[in-house]
Amino acid sequence: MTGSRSCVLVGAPVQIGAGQPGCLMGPDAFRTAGLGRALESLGHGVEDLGNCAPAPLPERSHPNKAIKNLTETAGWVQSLTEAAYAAKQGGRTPIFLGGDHALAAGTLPGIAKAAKEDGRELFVLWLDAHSDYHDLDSTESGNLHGVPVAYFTGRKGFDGYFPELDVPVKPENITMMGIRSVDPAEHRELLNQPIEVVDMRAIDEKGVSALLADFLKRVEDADGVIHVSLDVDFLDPEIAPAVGTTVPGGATFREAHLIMEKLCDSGRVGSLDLVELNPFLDERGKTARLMVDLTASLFGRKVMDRPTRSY
Ligand code: NNH
Ligand code: MN
Ligand code: MN
Ligand code: MN
Repeated sequence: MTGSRSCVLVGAPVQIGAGQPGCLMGPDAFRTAGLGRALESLGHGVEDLGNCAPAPLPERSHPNKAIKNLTETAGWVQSLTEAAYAAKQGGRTPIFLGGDHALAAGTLPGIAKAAKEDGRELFVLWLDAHSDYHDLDSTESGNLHGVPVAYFTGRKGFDGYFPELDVPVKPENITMMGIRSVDPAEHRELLNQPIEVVDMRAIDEKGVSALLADFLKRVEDADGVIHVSLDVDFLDPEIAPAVGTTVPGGATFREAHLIMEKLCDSGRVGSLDLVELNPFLDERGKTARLMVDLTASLFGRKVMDRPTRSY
């Protein structure tokens, strides 16, 4: 049993970053699927802060005409940066209920600021089919859930469009896992960056356990704290259909649970995004329930609550 936590649920019903509507309903689907009850049953305190809203900002536009909903997305980034920073105070564990992945452009800068004040090195485990590494010039879909990693690592080109970034996340502290859809412009930029990209081929060949152990070793050597950003499309669409951007060949039920179990054992997870759940596309709540079960594993649910002797 890991120690008991003070969990704070922060609803972030962002859907304008995704290509189709529905993520607006995500926070309530997580609540309905029993996220709070699951955490309480593990002995954690749970406070639900309700849902955030985007800050009202002056209208802005970008020369890239493909971009959709720039002003409102920037408003979400501003309000969620503040909400994440506030939720992290007092040693609490914020869990952000998305909402599409544009929300990570707000949560990570807030978490990074809090970690810096606490003197802790922040690491990010980005579990996703996609690298979300476009900048505002390179996105062709114009869906801004494709840009958060570029923004929160401080890449150029966001000035005057997104809020000024206070504390960037270090690219060398980011590991992406489950990656199987990278656009050409993202690929070019990722090759010049120390971000670790664990694609599905690496998972097939080496297994999630060894790959995650490498990441956790770096975190431990730095006495760091981990933010996990879990995109539904990290999972295989057979087990997690409720997402607008399914990509075949995703993580299995057991791979995903094993990652959560090992992260739990590390004792170093400080915050979590649950993103891209589109309940309109779900099958009788099965994706929402799987995301809740994965969160429960991350925060201490085990089959046998002791080491297995014959390991
Ligand atoms: N790279 C694509 C784009 O920019 C897809 C991004 N979609 C996601 N990311 N779901 O996780 O449009
Ligand atoms: Mn994503
Ligand atoms: Mn994705
Ligand atoms: Mn794209």
